[in-house]
Amino acid sequence: MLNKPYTFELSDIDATMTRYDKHIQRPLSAMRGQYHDVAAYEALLATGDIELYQVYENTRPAAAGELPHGLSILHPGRVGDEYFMTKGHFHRVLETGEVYHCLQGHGMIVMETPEGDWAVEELTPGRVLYIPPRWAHRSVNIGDGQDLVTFYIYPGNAGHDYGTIEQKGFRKLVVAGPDGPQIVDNPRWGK
Ligand code: S6P
Ligand code: ZN
Repeated sequence: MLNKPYTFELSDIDATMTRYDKHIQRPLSAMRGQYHDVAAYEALLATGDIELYQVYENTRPAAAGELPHGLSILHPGRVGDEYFMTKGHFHRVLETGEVYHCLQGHGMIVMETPEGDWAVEELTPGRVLYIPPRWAHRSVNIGDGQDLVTFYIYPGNAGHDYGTIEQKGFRKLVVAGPDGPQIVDNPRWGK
């Protein structure tokens, strides 16, 4: 791993990063149990295990002073009335935050703490979101036919806790309502 300063290009036009050493692709099958409309999820999966999002990352050692960073590209679409979204996670070391910078598209970032606070912030190109320590985070693509592209930076010692969200979900969902995206209670939260 390079331990000298480096630069790279980030394109907000075609959502590419010219330097990365990790590439993750998450398919619909990785989201089993997360969408509230189970029938819609199974019906869509039956038509094929489509890709929901990709992440390109410059990994760094798992040390507090390091800053892994990368590009998250979440495709548009819905499962029933629920927009395509990332799995979402707490950081394993809860006292670590993260910064998101939206480059493209239209999104909502759904967040919550173990103490029961929740928040939803909207992202459009140019907007930056600061996620403080303790806040789990999930990206939701509410854009019409456009990828949601965000650049992120987080502490190297953060780690990822996916299990808590896989089991409980987030308290709030973002669904398509008659007048656009709506934030609603997750009927399956904690169940
Ligand atoms: C990492 C950061 C993002 C997400 C990415 C995919 O801390 O929050 O890079 O990893 O948006 O989401 P997820 O929940 O599947 O990791
Ligand atoms: Zn994170």
